[in-house]
Amino acid sequence: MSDSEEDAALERQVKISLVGEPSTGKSMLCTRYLGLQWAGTGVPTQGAEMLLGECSVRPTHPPVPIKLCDIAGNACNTSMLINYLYASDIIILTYDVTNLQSFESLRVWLNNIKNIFAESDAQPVLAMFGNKCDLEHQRAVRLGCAQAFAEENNLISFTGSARTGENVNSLMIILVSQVLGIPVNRSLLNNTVIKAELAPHKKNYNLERNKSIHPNVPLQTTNTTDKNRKDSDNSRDAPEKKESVRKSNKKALKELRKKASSTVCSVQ
Ligand SMILES: Nc1nc2c(ncn2[C@@H]2O[C@H](COP(=O)(O)OP(=O)(O)O)[C@@H](O)[C@H]2O)c(=O)[nH]1
Ligand SMILES: [Mg+2]
Repeated sequence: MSDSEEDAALERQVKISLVGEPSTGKSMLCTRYLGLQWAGTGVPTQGAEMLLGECSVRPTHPPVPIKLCDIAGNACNTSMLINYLYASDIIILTYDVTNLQSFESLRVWLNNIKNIFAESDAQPVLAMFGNKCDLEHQRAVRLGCAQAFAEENNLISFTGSARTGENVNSLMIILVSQVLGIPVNRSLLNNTVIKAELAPHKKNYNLERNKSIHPNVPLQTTNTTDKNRKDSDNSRDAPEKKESVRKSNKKALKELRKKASSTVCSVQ
């Protein structure tokens, strides 16, 4: 990809939707990524919440604007799901590694997503995030099962923790790069992957903003069903180009897996 092609790719906005069962940590993942204060009210998300932010995929280029669509866990079988997912470039299927049912339900989510996008020209990048890896001792979803499911369904698979921030930035950087059709900048992954730390045992745990981990400045938040789609045709690149980017990004994921010893990232 030439510099001008890459510059053009970096101009667009990327919509990232998060789905999965209630309490898997979708809202905390968004909050963590954007460096917002975690309110932790215990109130489940209603409908879908849209959050605007940025993703730095190139150190020398302004960050890519992103829209995070935090979809309520109970929206899976509702008629609103199609509206919430509309124009998604990336869909992250989130499960809780300590809750087997949250993983098993991903099959239903995935079926619904596939039905929604069956007729669509632009297909979203599908990924899976096994959250709450800081609770490794309570793991209920075997890594092998998660990997097999990812392979079977062609999902980019990550594990990490919204609480500690483990793999949260890498998740976004890798997926946004994939959508834009540009190779992952590995130096950014090196800077942003942090090791899991045990969270302090507090009932209302507040996430402290840590600028070294969260360089992503939130712009604004709104509640909406996304009806104002921005045209985003960059995702329809030539197959050879996509393949070479896919290979390069797969390599980046492998390196990331080696570094983050307590996590697993795989890509098909
Ligand atoms: N230990 C741990 N708890 C988490 C993590 N992510 C979210 N939680 C907790 O899980 C609960 C549900 O999180 P929330 O983001 O509201 O889930 P959502 O319903 O999927 O949006 C909250 O009590 C969070 O504090 C994580 O990575 N580790
Ligand atoms: Mg929520």
